[in-house]
Amino acid sequence: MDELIEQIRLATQALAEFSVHLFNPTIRLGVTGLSHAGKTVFITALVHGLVRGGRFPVLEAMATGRIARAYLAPQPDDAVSRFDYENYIDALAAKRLWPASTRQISELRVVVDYQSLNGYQRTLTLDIVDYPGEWLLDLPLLTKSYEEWASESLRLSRQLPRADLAKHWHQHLATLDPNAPEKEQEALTAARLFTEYLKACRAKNYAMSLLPPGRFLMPGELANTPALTFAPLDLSTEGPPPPGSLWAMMRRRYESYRTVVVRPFFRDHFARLDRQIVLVDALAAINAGPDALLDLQHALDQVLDCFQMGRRTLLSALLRPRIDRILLAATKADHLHHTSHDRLETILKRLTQNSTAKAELAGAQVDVIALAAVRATREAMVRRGRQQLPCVLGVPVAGETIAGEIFDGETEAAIFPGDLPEDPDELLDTEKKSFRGLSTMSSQNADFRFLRVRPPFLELTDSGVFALPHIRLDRALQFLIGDWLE
Ligand SMILES: Nc1nc2c(ncn2[C@@H]2O[C@H](COP(=O)(O)OP(=O)(O)OP(=O)(O)O)[C@@H](O)[C@H]2O)c(=O)[nH]1
Ligand SMILES: [Mg+2]
Repeated sequence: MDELIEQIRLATQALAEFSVHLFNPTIRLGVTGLSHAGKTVFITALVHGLVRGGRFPVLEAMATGRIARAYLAPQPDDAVSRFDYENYIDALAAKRLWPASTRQISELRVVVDYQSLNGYQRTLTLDIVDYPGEWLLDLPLLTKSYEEWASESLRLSRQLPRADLAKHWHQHLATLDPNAPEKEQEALTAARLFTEYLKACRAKNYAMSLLPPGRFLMPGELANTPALTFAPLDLSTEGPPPPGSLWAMMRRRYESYRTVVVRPFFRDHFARLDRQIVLVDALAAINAGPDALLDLQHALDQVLDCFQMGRRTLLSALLRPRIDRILLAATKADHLHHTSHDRLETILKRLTQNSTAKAELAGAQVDVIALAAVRATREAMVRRGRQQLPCVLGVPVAGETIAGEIFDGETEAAIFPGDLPEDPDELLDTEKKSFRGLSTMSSQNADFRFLRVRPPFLELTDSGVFALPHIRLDRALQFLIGDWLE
C-alpha cells in the first residue's frame, strides 16, 4: 500500500513538473563554434540585450513590450563555472577590449518573465553554455577509431599548406616503428611535435580549422597527462597492434582521451541541448585563402554531421533527438559594408549545404544568417580615383597592418575589405584557387583584408545603460527563442 502511495506521489510530482515545464519551460541553448568564431562575444551581447533591454525590433516579444523583465539567476550545474558576464561586458564597454580566448566551460542562466500572446504571465528559463571552440573538434572523434583518426590526420598533413608546417613532426614520425616496444620518450616527442604542427596550422595566415584533438590546442586541466600524450602513427599493417608496442600505447591513450574527455563533454553538454546556434567565422578563412576556406567547410561538415539528430550514427545513444531548430550564423558581419551581408550569408549557405540538407531531412528547421553580435564599425563610401568604394570605419586593434601601415590601436581607419563575389562557388573552386589569401601572399597582394577592430565607443540609452550596437542579433534571437515567448 505504502509503495502504491509512493508511486502515485512520484507520478503526480512528475506530472506537476511536466506541466510547469510546459508553461514555464527551461531551454538549453547551445552556442557552438570553432575557436574565435565569436561565441563569448555573442553570449555577452545576447545576455546584455535581454537583461538590459537592447534595441531588438525583430524580437517580437520585446518589440511589443510583452517582456516584463529578464534577469540572471543561479545556474543549474554546481560543478560548472559561471559565465563571467559582468567582466566581459565591463571590458567591452569601459575598456573597449574583447574577451580573451575561452579556456574552460562556463554557464549562465537567464530568466525571462513575459506575457504570453493570450495574456498569461509566463517564465522562460534560458541556460547558455560557453566553452573553448577547439573542443568542438573532438565531436567527430566519437565515431573514429585510433587507426582511422591517425590515417586521416596523416593524409591531411601531407597536403599543402599543411605539409610545410608538418616537416618537423614528419621527420620524427619517420623514425618511429609502430610495432616496436613502447617508449614514453617517443610518445612525448611525437605529441609535442604534433601539437606544434597543429598550432602552426591555426596561425592567422593559415587559419586551418580541422585540427583535432581539441585539447592539444586548449588542454584545460589535462596538460601533460598521458591522455594527451599520443599522436598519429604511420601504420602500414592492419591491426590489432602487438601487445606492448608503441602502436598499442598510442591507441590506448587515444581511447582514454575519448573516455575521459570527449564522451563526458558530449554527455553533459551537447546531449542536453534544445536549440543550437552554430557560429562561423568565414571571414578569417577568406583572409587566409582558398585552402583555409575548404578546410573550414570540411570541419563544419564533420561537426554538423554529428548533430544530424544522431539517428543513424553512433551518437544516437548520446544525443537526444530533440534539437528542432539550428541557426547557422556567419559572425563579424560588421567587417563588411551592408551591401555585402547577403553575400556572406550565401557563402555560409554554400559552405554548409550538405549538412543543412541532412539536418532538414531529420526534421530540424534550419536558417542561415550573417550577423554581428557587437557592431564595431560604421560605414562610409570612400573615393579612390574615380571609384566610390563601400568601406567600413573602425579602430584596428594594435599590431594589425594594412599596406605596410601598422596600427596603434587608437587610430580609426577606413577599410575596404574587398568585394565578396555574388557566386560563392568562385571562392570554393578547388581547381582554380581563384583568390589570393595570406597563406600565399603578402597582405598588400591578398584579395581580401578583414582587420580585427576594437569594440565600439558605446552610447548610453535614455535609461542610462550601454546599448550594444549589433547587426541582426535580434533576428537570430527571434528564430532561436521567439516561439517560446508566444
Ligand atoms: N567586429 C567584430 N568582431 C567580433 C565580433 N564577435 C567576435 N569578434 C572578434 O572575434 C574574436 C573572438 O571572439 P570570441 O567571442 O572570443 O570567440 P570565441 O568563439 O568565444 O573563441 P574561443 O573562446 O577561442 O573559442 C574577438 O576577440 C573579436 O576580435 C563582432 O560581433 N564584431
Ligand atoms: Mg570564447
